[in-house]
Amino acid sequence: MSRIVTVGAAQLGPIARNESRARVVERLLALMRRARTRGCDLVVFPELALTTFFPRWYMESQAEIDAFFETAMPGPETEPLFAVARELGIGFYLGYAERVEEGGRVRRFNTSILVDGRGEVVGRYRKIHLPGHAENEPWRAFQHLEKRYFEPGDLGFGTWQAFGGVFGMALCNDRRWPETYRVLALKGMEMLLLGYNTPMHYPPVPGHDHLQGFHNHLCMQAGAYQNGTWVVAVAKAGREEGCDLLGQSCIIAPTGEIVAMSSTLGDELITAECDLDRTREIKEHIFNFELHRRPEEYRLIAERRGAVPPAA
Ligand code: CDV
Repeated sequence: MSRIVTVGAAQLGPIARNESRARVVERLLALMRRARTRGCDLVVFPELALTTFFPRWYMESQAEIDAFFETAMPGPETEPLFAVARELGIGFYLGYAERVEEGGRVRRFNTSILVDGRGEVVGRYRKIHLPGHAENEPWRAFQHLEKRYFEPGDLGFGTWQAFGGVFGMALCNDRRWPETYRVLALKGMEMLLLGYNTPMHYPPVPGHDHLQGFHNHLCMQAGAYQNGTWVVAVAKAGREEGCDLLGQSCIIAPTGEIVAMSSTLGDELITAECDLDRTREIKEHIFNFELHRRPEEYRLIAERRGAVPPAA
């Protein structure tokens, strides 16, 4: 059985605040159909792919906030994605804002799902590393209120058997944290799927604005190599409601090499034939975990959150 998965990274250009779900879903369906003509088994969409990146605004009305959330997946507007997955036999990863009632209370997560070529949800991930802040900070050019609008994910970092391999999911800021890749790699991950919305301007440290593209690839190429995994990372890009979002969606091999990268800030599909057996070049040699890891020396990583320097 072939271990080659042909994957499409379906970058989206900006989504306007008043753009309807139906219109966005049409854009996603066009990318899915294009991906199928290029032989893709799986297509990866960005984080919060159904709406504009709403955490950039401080909103007090819960009804206004909830308008950006999905209460069912599939719901009436997203069902065509599942129908076309079944029709074409193509899977997809989709990021969206999830509103659920669990344990007698309403909960809201920044979520992604993995859907197989039969239109079945095979995996669900709720974003663990929520960046930004919880209160209105008017000094910023725009807000980043993920800590206000979402709870930290409660499902852990999961991996799933799908498409003939082992797949992991993460969302945006997770890609900057080495712990994300390592926990998933310890669960056998061979390909990480990740969507992102990354503003080009970082208000707390604007001196790093010119490094957004560099940092994006730096952390993901390192994560791929150090864990012997493919990484498929997909942006929502371009000028969205006056906020410039990074593009440079990419597919990274387990060697850390970028094998495909987008070249626009709009809706764009890039593809690669990814041989999952290439993960063995790393997993069985330089980063052979079983042979070389020393978990007894890493306990602090799980036990301590912030750094504690030695006493002076
Ligand atoms: N959506 C994100 O998680 N964005 C963050 C920004 C705020 C730094 C990111 O890590 O790209």
